[in-house]
Amino acid sequence: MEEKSRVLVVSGTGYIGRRIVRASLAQGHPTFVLMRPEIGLDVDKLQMLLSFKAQGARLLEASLDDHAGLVAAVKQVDVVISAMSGAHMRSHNLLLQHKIVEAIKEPGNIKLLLNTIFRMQRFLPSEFGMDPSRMTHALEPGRVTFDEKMELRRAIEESNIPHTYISANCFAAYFGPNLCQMRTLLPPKERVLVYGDGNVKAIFVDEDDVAAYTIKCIDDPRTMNKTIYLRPPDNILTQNEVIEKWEKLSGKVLSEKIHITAEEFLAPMKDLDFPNQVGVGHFYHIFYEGCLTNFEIGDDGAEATLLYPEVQYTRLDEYMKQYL
Ligand code: GFR
Repeated sequence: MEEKSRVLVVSGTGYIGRRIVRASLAQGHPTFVLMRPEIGLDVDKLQMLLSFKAQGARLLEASLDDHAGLVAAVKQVDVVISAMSGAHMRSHNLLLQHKIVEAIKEPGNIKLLLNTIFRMQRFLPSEFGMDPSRMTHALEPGRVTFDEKMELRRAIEESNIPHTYISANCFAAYFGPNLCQMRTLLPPKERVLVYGDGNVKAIFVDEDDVAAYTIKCIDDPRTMNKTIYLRPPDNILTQNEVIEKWEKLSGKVLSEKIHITAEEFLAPMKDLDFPNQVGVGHFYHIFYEGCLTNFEIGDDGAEATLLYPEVQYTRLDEYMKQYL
């Protein structure tokens, strides 16, 4: 049997990164996780890394600022997956990924000089949300997320680095159980804000499924240099449908459904802190503009559930049961 590709995960202790490490191990890939000295005294991250090692992953020590260390790590694998968090978590964190691009480019030179067999065959940068190439019109300050992702795409493509971009739409935990409300992750008990008429289609994906589809893509020629959109059919839902699902599950009808216009939703933005200004912009594009579902996938893309029908993805109502 052909050896499974060797995978290096950067930010493997993060919200989606930890799931990608687990999916890589579960799908039988020799899995490497970057252990960065920057974790310092974050004992939870360290213990998560040690648990990955106990499950068979190998920890590779290097800071993103240590070019030689990063080159040495990249040379050991076939695929590099970055799962770094976006602007709303820390400003300009995504730009650290340019150091990964520099490291991936470097061994190419070594190969010319020493004819080294260089393994790196694909880079998956940290995308996992809206397709940034379709967000050139995005509102400030949330547009920073998309501008930084596009800057990295340009660096990748200018360096002819083989790649796959994963557009995973809405992580279920941030948008589903809270019935698409901001500033909470829990279901409302009485009152729910409905965006416009509540009939704009969004797409909700269980984070473990995001990871499973991501790992399915890495060796597939059909995903080479393409954007892969995750559009699980049963999870393409309007906010009204999400609310209905919750009311059916909980057996309770929410007493107050308050419809707010786009203008009313955007008005308070200037008074909010940065992460919530970013969030308001993203929520606006998703639930008023319908940016996740208002386009057809082109020839430079493919849809994950059609590529991998064997993946039994989690339906949103199943996902919401844990919140009852
Ligand atoms: C759906 O695609 C994206 C979603 C994307 O490309 C980039 C960012 C997002 C999310 C973020 C999740 O990390 O949009 C908003 C943000 C999460 C967030 C949720 C921010 C502020 C909030 O008040 C919030 O309430 C649940």
